[in-house]
Amino acid sequence: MGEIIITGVSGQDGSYMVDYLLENTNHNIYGGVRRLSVKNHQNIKHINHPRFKLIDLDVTDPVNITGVIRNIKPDYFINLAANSFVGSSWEMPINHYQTNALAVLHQLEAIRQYCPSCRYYNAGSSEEFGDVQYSPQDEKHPLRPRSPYGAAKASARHLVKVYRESFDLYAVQGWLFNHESERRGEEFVTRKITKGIARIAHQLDLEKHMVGVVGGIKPLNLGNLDAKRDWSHAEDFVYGIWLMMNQNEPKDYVLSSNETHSVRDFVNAALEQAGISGEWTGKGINEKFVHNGKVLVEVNPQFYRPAEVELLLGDSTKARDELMWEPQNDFKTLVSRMYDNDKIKV
Ligand code: NDP
Ligand code: GDR
Repeated sequence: MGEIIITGVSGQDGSYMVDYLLENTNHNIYGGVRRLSVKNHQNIKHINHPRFKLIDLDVTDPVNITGVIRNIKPDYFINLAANSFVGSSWEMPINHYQTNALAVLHQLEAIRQYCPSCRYYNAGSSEEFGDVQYSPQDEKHPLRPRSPYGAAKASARHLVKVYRESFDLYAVQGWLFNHESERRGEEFVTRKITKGIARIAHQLDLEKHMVGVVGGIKPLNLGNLDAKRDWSHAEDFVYGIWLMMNQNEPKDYVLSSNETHSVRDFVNAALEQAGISGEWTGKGINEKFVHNGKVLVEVNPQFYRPAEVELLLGDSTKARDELMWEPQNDFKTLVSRMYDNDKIKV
C-alpha cells in the first residue's frame, strides 16, 4: 500500500482519478484542495472512503507544496490542478503561468529534495501544439502554443523533461486532447452546449403545453463554431494517465480519440439527442440555428478568442500500442451522456 497525492481533486479529472484509484488500487489517496470561502466539492461529494483524505494544497504556494511533499513523501504525485480555462488566459496570464508552470517547478524541486523515488505526472495539453503544422498530432509535433495557457503548459513540459533527465526522476507529462464529462465546468463549450440545449428543450416543451416562457426563448450564444476539437470522455483518460505513470521507463504520450468534430457538430449532436430539428442559416457572425422560425443558437463575438487554435486532431497510436490503452466512449456516447445528465427532469 502506497501514498498518492492528487492536486486539483475537486475538478473534473481529479474526481474521476480518485474514483478510478479507489476502485483499482489499494493506495491511500490525499486529495489536494485549495481554501475557498465557499466550498465547491460537488464532483467529490460522492466519495466517502477510509483511504481518501482531503488536504489543503494550493499549488501556487511553494511553502505549502514543499511541506506536503516533505511530510507525506508520496509514491505518486498527480498534478491535475490548473487554471484550465484557455479563454481566461489572456486576461490573467500571470495567474496561468503561476498555476500551470511555476507550480510544476516547485513540485519537481520538492520531489527532488524530499522523495526522489516518487513518480510524478503533470497534466499536459494538446493546446501546446496550438498552431498545428500537421494532422493528426502525435508526440513528435512541435510545441506552437497560441495562448498564455498553452505557453505555460509547454513551459512546464520543458521543466518536467529537464528534471527527468538531470535528476533521473520518473516525471512525465501527457499531451491530453479535450476530454469532457457530466462533471465538466460550465464555461467549457461542450457543457455550455449540453446545458444550453437542455434548457431550450425544456422551454420548447413548456410552450408546446401552452405554458408561456417569460421573455421568450433566449438563444444559446457561442463563439467560433468552426473550431475543431478531438473530444473524449474524461473517465477514459484518467486510466491512461495511471498507465503512463506505471511503465518501466518514463515517457510522454498523446491521449486522444483520433477523431475531430467542429463546435457546430457538437451542437448538432446535442440537438439530435434532444429531438430538436431545424436548420442553420447565415455565415460568420450572422450564423444561426432556427427551429420553427425561432432562433435557438446564435454567434456572439464576445466568445471569440484573441488567437484561436482552429484544429486539433490527435494520434494516440503510441499509447494504444505501448500502454494498451483504449478509450471506451465515442463522440456520440459522450454527447448523449452529457446531454442526458443535463436534461431537465419534470
Ligand atoms: P478543472 O478546471 O475541472 O479542474 C482544475 C482543478 O485545479 C480544480 O480542482 C481547481 O480547484 C484546481 N486548482 C486551480 N487552481 C489551483 C490552485 N492554485 N491550487 C490548487 N488547486 C487549484 O480541470 P480538468 O479536471 O478538466 O483538468 C485537469 C488538468 O488537466 C488541468 O491541468 C488541465 O489544464 C489539464 N488538461 C485538461 C484537459 C481537458 O480537456 N479537460 C485537456 C488537457 C489538459 P477549484 O475547484 O478550487 O477551482
Ligand atoms: P479548449 O476548450 O479551449 O479547447 O480547452 P473550450 O471548451 O473552452 O473551447 C473549445 C473550442 O470551442 C470554441 N468555442 C467556445 N468555447 C467556449 N468556452 N465558449 C464558447 O461559447 C465557445 N464558442 C466556441 C473555442 O474558441 C475553442 O476553439 C480545453 C481545456 O480543458 C484545457 O484545459 C485543455 O488543455 C484543452 O481543452 C485541451
